[in-house]
Amino acid sequence: MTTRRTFLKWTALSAALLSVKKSSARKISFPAGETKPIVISTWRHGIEANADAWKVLAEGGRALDAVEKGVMNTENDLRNQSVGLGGIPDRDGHVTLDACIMDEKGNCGSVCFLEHIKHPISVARLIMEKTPHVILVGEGAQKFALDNGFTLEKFDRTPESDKAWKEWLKKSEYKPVANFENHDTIGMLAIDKAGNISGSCTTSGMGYKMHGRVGDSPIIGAGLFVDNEVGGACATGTGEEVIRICGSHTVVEMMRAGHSPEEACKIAVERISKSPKNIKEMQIGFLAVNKHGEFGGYALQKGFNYAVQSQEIDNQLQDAKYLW
Ligand code: SD4
Repeated sequence: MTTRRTFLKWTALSAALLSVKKSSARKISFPAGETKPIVISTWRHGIEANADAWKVLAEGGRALDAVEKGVMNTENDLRNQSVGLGGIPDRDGHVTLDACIMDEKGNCGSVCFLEHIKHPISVARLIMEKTPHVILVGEGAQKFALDNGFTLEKFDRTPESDKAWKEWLKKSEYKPVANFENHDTIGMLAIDKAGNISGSCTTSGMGYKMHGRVGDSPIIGAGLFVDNEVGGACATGTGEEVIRICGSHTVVEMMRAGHSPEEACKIAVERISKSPKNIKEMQIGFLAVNKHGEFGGYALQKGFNYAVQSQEIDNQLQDAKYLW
């Protein structure tokens, strides 16, 4: 027979067990002390971007400034057909840009479907810092940029993107291609000397998308997510699949639960692999860094790489592991 005393004993015991379980699942503690700065970013173009970001970090600057400066390098390069105004247009011939940025305090800004402005990442930062909003899109975003000193770039497409588009028009077949020219959206994550984490992401989106389409890259939690207590993550590849699982947020939550950055990225990729869509020919990759400065990436298929610059690693490209 259960006496009142044994009942109380068991209740107290199970409550204690429950609280142990709860706290061990939630707890993530990182040692205090001097942090070593690091910057990581997606694809081959990450090398040049990291170099610019590192100038900021090496001088003791903020991770937020580093991730903005870094990806501006990629946006500046008109030969790049997946980031900035040199990007492949949508099916109607418009180059529309998406970007977002997030700092160590959880501030974030995003711009979607922006045309004729060279640095969407800086527009995203300005939205974060100067408006009560997180996201501005299209005409409104462009007006905001122009009102704040950005200039209108008058050309519609670079000669290379124009040529590619006209070639595409012959068949007009939309098909997201894995590892498009082996360079793609740039996502960047950095930790500064103070141990603060920030991230940025900027893209011209999937080539030949429908006019008006927005992918994962400017969506906080999908293309990018930062939690200063845990780490940061960013994504590249077919955005629809990343949005479906709130990709970068998922990666950060997996790190919070105790997984390494690579394991966390792998878990997100495995979830995507169960997509209801036909994703056999698509590429999706995640990149992550935790509060310790440990980093890792994982992709659906072969070909995803990322650039790493820290005090120990001299800006080199690393191949991500992959599922298929
Ligand atoms: C998008 N994620 O617009 C971006 C494009 C990209 O590899 O990263 N492609 O869906």
